Amino acid sequence: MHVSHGKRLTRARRGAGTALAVTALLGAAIAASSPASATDKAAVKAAPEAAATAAADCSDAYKIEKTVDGGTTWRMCWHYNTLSGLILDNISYQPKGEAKPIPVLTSARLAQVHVPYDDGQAEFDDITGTDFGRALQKLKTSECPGGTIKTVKVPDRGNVSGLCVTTRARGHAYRLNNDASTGGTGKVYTGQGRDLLVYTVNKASWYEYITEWRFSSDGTISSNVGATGSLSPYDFDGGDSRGWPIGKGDQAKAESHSHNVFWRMNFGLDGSPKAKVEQYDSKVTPPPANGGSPTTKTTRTPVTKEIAGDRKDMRWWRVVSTAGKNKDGHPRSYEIVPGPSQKHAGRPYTKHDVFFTQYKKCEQYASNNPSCGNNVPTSVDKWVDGQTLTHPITWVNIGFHHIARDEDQQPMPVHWQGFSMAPRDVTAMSPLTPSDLAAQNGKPPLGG
Ligand SMILES: [Cu+2]
Repeated sequence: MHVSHGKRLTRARRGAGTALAVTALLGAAIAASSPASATDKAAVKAAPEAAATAAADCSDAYKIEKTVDGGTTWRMCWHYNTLSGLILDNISYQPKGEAKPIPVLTSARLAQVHVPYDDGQAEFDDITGTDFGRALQKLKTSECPGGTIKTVKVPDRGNVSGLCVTTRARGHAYRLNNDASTGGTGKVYTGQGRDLLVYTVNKASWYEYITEWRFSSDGTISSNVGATGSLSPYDFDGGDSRGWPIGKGDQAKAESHSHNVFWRMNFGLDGSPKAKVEQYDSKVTPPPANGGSPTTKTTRTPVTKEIAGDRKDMRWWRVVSTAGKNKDGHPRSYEIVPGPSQKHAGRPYTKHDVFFTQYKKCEQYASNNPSCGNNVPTSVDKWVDGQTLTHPITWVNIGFHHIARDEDQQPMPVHWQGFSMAPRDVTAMSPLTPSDLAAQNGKPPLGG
């Protein structure tokens, strides 16, 4: 199996850092080869979806279960992949009062971190092209406050205490002062949220990426990647107006670059891979000339075939269950909520914010995908080729254009980029509704 890497210019940058450690582990056979061919070998070893399937029935060591505020229980399995690192499988949640867990995702994981430098002299795929997966970092106890650090069997490397499972306060989950004006008792209903957090730290050359998954009591799932570590010392040639001086005076111009992070989600709402995708657009019309208020019209567009989607004001997408409805008779769905993004227009796969593709086992990485074999395109944009969506795979791309600053040294403060998946009609009311408000489903009662 040969992987086409295209024309990738590689500076010396990747020769440093973790490459040495991995070289030692893999032995002399790979030692002499370039980072690119080491990646080829890693790709051969990785059997992404097969592993995901195998993990479906996970033993205790690979199980994560946590009841958070309001009595919501999150359950999932995890496994570890040589390239993309942490993969979460069979994610479900069970709000208090639900008879059984509600399946949400069959698998969720990083699908690429694409790093093009502004001068065009270097372009990296940090997931498939560096030691990302193998270079899982051992976490200190203090890095997982209040939690448990799980042991990860890293292929070709051995056991690493590198998966933190903990909880973290997120502030108010809700608040309602049900006072006389709303016909209430004067009681204040309020709750503080505490999320389940699952994270790893992977080193990619000079950078360290924190991959964080967050599960909230209200059913929201978020993933963020935090870039930290160190600026690459081999990329201080930004004297071509494509860098920023971070040394004294006009010295040490760190070359600007982007981090385009991709995620791949395989939804399994209500336990079924079959789902529909919908796009919503709202259009605001200015007030009529003769007075009145502006109006807004929202349009639902069924996405029946594969698409590459672009963000727009008042546009959003959701993945809709075909297998189950909530107690109000509404089909369950999850909305994709991208975080701030600086889209990089340089490659067909970075040009779009989301992709929905028909499931195909070998399509695992948004770019430089190693597993589909010869003559098959290696990036997600090419897989959008008109197939009907019956089992959609959701891809999210969040970009960050990194123009370095003095404060990026040293170590670089963590910069986050990510997105959320918000439940929409998964439960008939908020999973956190206090029991004495449970009857308020629909139009709230008028105050007396
Ligand atoms: Cu950066």
